[in-house]
Amino acid sequence: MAKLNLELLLLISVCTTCLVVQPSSAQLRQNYYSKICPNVESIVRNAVTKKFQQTFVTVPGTLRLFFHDCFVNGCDASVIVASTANNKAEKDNSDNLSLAGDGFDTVIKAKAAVDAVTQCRNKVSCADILTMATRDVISLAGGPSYAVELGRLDGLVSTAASVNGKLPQPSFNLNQLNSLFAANGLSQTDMIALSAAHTLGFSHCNRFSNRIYDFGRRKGAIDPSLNKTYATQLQGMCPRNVDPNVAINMDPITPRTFDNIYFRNLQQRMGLFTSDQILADDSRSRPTVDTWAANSNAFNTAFIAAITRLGRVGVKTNTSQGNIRRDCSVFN
Ligand code: HEM
Ligand SMILES: *[C@@H]1O[C@H](CO)[C@@H](O)[C@H](O)[C@H]1NC(C)=O
Ligand SMILES: *[C@@H]1O[C@H](CO)[C@@H](O)[C@H](O)[C@H]1NC(C)=O
Ligand SMILES: CC(=O)N[C@H]1CO[C@H](CO)[C@@H](O)[C@@H]1O
Repeated sequence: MAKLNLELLLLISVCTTCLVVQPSSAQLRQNYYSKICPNVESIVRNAVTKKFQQTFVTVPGTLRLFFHDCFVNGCDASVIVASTANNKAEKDNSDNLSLAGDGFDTVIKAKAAVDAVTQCRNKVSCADILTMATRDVISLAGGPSYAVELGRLDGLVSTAASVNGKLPQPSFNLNQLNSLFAANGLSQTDMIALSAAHTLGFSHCNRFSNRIYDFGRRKGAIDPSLNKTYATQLQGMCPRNVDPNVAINMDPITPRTFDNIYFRNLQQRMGLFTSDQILADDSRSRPTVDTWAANSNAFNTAFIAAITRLGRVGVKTNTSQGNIRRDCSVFN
């Protein structure tokens, strides 16, 4: 009997270890810095708030930076590393299109604020600072707040070539979106929730001009999945041969608020990219769009779950794979 109990105990403890070790995210946890740098979350929030008061671009810039960081080589701040004479870094891949400088600057400023506290100096990773800053910009824009998991190390590699094929394209259909997100351990539901990040920020005209001019190479044709009124508005803001620097709001209704209007726009055929509109047009994803268009609490809950899972993608917690960068844009 005693032996059986011992075996049972062993079995349980072995299985608990399995559960803890299996996912690469296992070592991430809330309040990771509670002893190392107890006030880190408020230090970051204050720095992000200050930056937000200077420019709203802080919000979309930081949110998109986090997404790109996680999808290319894991959430390890590799996207922040600057290129050198010997290495063309991730951020200089052409797919970085308009990763707004303000997103990078937000992390650099928050890092400086953290490092200004002696106890915290070089103890908090750039990857975790980006994760906290992302949470903070979402709530500053009126979105939900949530507890973040921390404990990521900063990556040791960043190459422009590593970006190829890792990021979704605005022309993607549902299968392409699902397979890319699945490759990162994210479900279709997560993908739809995260796409709602396009409730904020800007797009350059060239990312969707194929939908409003000569669609399918037919002269004068407009993508039939696009709302006609909206298409006309888009043509007004993005004339043919427009200055490539012109960018427009992705959510034409509430461009500065993190909300579920994104899904209502899709119902009105006002998704800016094919990859947005397809979520309402494909019968496999439409029910989720309809649910969240009607219920912002349900959307917020799903978004928090999805962005938490996004934050676990490819994280490094073993010091053989990462470290804590002194300068987020330069390897130690
Ligand atoms: C689902 C597939 C996705 C596609 C195809 C996509 C594509 C794009 C494109 C083409 C732009 C415009 C870039 C420009 O012209 O400046 C953009 C902007 C943006 N994306 Fe996505 N994206 C996707 C998912 C996401 C996700 C998951 C997030 C974050 C969780 C995100 C956050 C943003 C933000 C915040 C902006 C605005 C950036 C700014 O204003 O600086 N996107 N996206
Ligand atoms: C197009 O958008 C307008 C609002 O701008 C809306 O009233 C109309 O129902 C939309 N059309 C379709 C087909 O969704
Ligand atoms: C860290 O990585 C090294 C080298 O791959 C490995 O030998 C070691 O067991 C790992 N440590 C932990 C705690 O996983
Ligand atoms: C913000 C940023 O790093 N932008 C770079 C994107 O990539 C192009 C080259 O493809 C660079 O010129 C930009 O500086």
